[in-house]
Amino acid sequence: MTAVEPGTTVVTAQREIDRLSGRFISFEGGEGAGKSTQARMLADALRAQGTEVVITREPGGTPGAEAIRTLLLTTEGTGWNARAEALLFAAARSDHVERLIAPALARGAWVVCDRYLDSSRAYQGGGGGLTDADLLALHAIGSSGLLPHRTVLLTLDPAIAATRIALRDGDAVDRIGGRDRAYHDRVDAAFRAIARTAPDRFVQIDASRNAQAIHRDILASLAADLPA
Ligand code: T5A
Repeated sequence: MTAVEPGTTVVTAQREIDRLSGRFISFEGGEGAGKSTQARMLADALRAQGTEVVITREPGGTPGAEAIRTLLLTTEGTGWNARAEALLFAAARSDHVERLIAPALARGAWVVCDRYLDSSRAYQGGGGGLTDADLLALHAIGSSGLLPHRTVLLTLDPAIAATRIALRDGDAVDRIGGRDRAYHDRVDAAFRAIARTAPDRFVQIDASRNAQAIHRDILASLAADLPA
C-alpha cells in the first residue's frame, strides 16, 4: 500500500482502508464535552496494545490546516459568516485528509481525530443555518466524502460543559466557543439529530460521568473494531 500523494483523490484510500486493520475514529460533541481527554485516553490504550495511532484534531492537524485554525478561531477582526466559515473548515479538512489522515489509514494505522466533518454539520449547519446537503457537497469536493468508521458523540448538558471550561480557561473563549447559549443549544440538537441518521457509525456516550467510566464505555462500544 502506498501513501496517497498530494493531488490524488482519496476515494481509492476510502475503499482500501475498509480492508485494512486501521480504523478512523472521530470524537464529536459540544464545547468542553471531554473530546480531547477521551481521544488521548483511547490513543494511549491502543498504543499500549502495540497499535500505531495518529492522534489529531480539527481544525488543524497539518501546518496548512493549523494556519486556517488561527484564521477561524483567533484572528482579530469581525469574524466570518457561516458560509465563509464552512469553506474554511472544508479547506482545512481537505489538507488534513490528504496529507495526514488518508496516508495514515493507507498504511494501516488508527486515526483518532478530535472533531471532523460532523462538527461542520452541527456548527455551520445547526448553529449557522447552512443546509446539510451543502455541507456534504463541500466535503465531497474537499475530501472526497471520506467518513470515519466510527464517531463517538459525547453528550453533555452545555451548562455542565460551561462549568468545566470555566474551571480550565477562566474567562478566555475563542470566536466560536464564545457564541451565545442559543447557538450552542442548536449545535447540541444538531449533533444528536445527525447521530440518529447514521446509527451504524455513531455511538453516543453520556459524558457527565468521570473520565474513566466514559473511557470504559468507549472501549466497549469499539470492541468489534479493536485489534485482537
Ligand atoms: N468547529 C470545529 C466548527 O465550528 N466547525 C468545524 O467543522 C470544526 C472542526 C474548535 C472550535 O471550532 C468549531 C468548534 C469549536 O468551537 P477547540 O478549541 O478545538 O475549538 O474546541 P473544543 O473542541 O470544544 O475543545 P475543548 O478543549 O474546549 O473541549 P473538549 O476537547 O471537548 O474537552 P476537554 O477534554 O479539553 O475537557 C475540557 C475540560 O474538562 C475536563 C478536562 O480536564 C478539561 O479541563 N474534563 C472533565 N471534567 C470532569 N469530568 C470529565 N469526565 C471530564 N473530561 C474532561
